[in-house]
Amino acid sequence: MSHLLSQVESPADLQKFSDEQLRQLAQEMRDELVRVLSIRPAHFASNLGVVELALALHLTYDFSRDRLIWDTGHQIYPHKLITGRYRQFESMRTRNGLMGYPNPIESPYDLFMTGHAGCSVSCALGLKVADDLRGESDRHSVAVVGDGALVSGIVFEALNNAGWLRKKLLVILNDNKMSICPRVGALATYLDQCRRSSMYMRSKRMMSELLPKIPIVGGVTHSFLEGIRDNLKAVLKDGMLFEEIGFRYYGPVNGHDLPLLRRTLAEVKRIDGPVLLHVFTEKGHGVPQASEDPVTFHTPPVFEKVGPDRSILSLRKGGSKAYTDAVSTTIAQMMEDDSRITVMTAGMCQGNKLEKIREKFPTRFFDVGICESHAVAFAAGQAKSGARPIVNIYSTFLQRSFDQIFQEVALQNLPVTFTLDRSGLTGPDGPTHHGCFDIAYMRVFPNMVVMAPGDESDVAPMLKFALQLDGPASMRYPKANLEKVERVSTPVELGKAEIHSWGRDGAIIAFGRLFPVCVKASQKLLEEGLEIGVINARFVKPLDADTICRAIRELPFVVTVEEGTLVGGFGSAVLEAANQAGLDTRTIVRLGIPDRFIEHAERGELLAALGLDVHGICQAVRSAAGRDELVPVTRAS
Ligand SMILES: Cc1ncc(C[n+]2csc(CCOP(=O)(O)OP(=O)(O)O)c2C)c(N)n1
Repeated sequence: MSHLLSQVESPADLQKFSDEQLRQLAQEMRDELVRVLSIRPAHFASNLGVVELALALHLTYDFSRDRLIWDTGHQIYPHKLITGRYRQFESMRTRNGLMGYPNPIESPYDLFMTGHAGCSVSCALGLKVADDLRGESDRHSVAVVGDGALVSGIVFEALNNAGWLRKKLLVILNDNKMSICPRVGALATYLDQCRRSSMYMRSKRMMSELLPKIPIVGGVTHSFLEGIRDNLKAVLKDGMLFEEIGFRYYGPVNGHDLPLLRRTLAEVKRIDGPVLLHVFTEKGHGVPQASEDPVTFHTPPVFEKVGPDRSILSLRKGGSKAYTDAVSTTIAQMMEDDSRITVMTAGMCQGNKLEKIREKFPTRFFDVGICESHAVAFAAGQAKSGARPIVNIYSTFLQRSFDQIFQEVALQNLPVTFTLDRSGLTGPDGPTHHGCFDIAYMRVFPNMVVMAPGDESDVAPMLKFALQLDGPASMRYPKANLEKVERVSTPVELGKAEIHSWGRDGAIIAFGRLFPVCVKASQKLLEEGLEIGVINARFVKPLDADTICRAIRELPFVVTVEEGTLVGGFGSAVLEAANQAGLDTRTIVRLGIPDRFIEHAERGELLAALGLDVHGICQAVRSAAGRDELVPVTRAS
């Protein structure tokens, strides 16, 4: 039996395969997913679930001309395997290798670089409208959206618009009953109801076949039959939500039955106007452990061994405690003591390690689904009524709620605490997931207190401090193992930095988790005869202008270090404070993330490349001290 996947250079090659060969190809694609993802942790179960869907789509449409958007983009791997990237597949998520999300630089079959949920229907509709305007209305536009992503507000905004515009648009609802965790919300119940009876399927088919054939006598017969069809639907509630807003609803169809999928897609391809095709798939399909435990296998760690039937024999468990653990443990402790504390997550209960809180405090824990903007406004409402809500969202996803942070929280000066997980560089996920911008976007708002723990010792006191404030506060922390600087830690006080050490030759001022790295750099520099102090800034807003300006005034130079964009970040705040104090800002060197999108790679590789490791920080200090001609990559002033 020859290997078929290696013969697929482009989707056109799929056409030559028989049904039997396509079945074999689907097996080979799953084998390749298992082989590569066993050594490279990545989105696993979601990709196993859409193998047949990807094949059916590429067999029915010509996406070298037609438009295809996979919502979120984390389930793009089967699509990558059949759009000319099979040979590079092993490089997945490694530096200079394939990205784990759609990437237009890799392939014309990927239209948008995405990793945030909810944008597919809007983008597909936009493509369709512009294609039509250019006189290319023969181009089809398809969005594939999961039942987890479906609940994002933006999807509903797009469905509302599409139903009104009546453009020819296909939205495929990939319903596997799961987000990362089991799906939540009223819509989940609704989708369950859409698991229609075969009786209704037969009735509907009969009705639509019958209706056009029956002559309309004064409109009576037609409207009578339409009435029956509508009543039947109303009773069974099947797809009505979508039909009511202008979509033709089809399905549900079995998303692993390739011939059926192909027949259905061929049918809906002919229909004018917006269509919603409801497809049932199984997350983790084809790998028993993954389909039984899709939460663990959403993004499993490296797995050691795979049996011939694709059974996974052991998963490598991580040992070290991460910042995420420290934050969730502290939140749980505080919830024991203060019944006003509530917790919001936007579909990331597992990523934020909130499962124990979900179990222990079911009435004060809210997984709102992938609805970050709602989570923030929802928290604002709670704060107004006396609760002390904590919004626990990844830095990058909280960008979806910028305006709610502004209006519903900051403008009202409400005591909402934001805990921003995955701040800074997140590693192999790449530019869609790096949390580079939160220092800049949080510090622009009046009333907001913006903090970052310098190390493990800061986490609990800082969080407790935030919960005592009368207004909003944010605390960022990284996707990293906990580190501790041995010291007698000073209490967390509003707008107060911690002077770890003072040195006559200069100072490094660290904001956030690079503090321990800066301490190591100062120890190394001491061996070279440079006495460099280290300040743990803790706050960017309010900034400890007294301490920082003293360092700028008294020392030959200061180097600011942050794992965030240099545009408007911590270093910018230091420059502003120095300028306000009338100080010479030429002695301030800023290290951080430069003004470009950062590629995917291991976090350590990225930090080193950006000069944010011990070596890079030492280089920057030597350069500022006139000890070295080498200037690090990210030196910005
Ligand atoms: C705005 C945003 N919030 C959160 C996430 C994290 N996330 C990635 S995939 C996913 C679940 C998506 O569920 P669904 O759309 O049903 O796809 P499935 O994995 O079930 O195939 C979540 C919450 C994200 N990518 N974007």
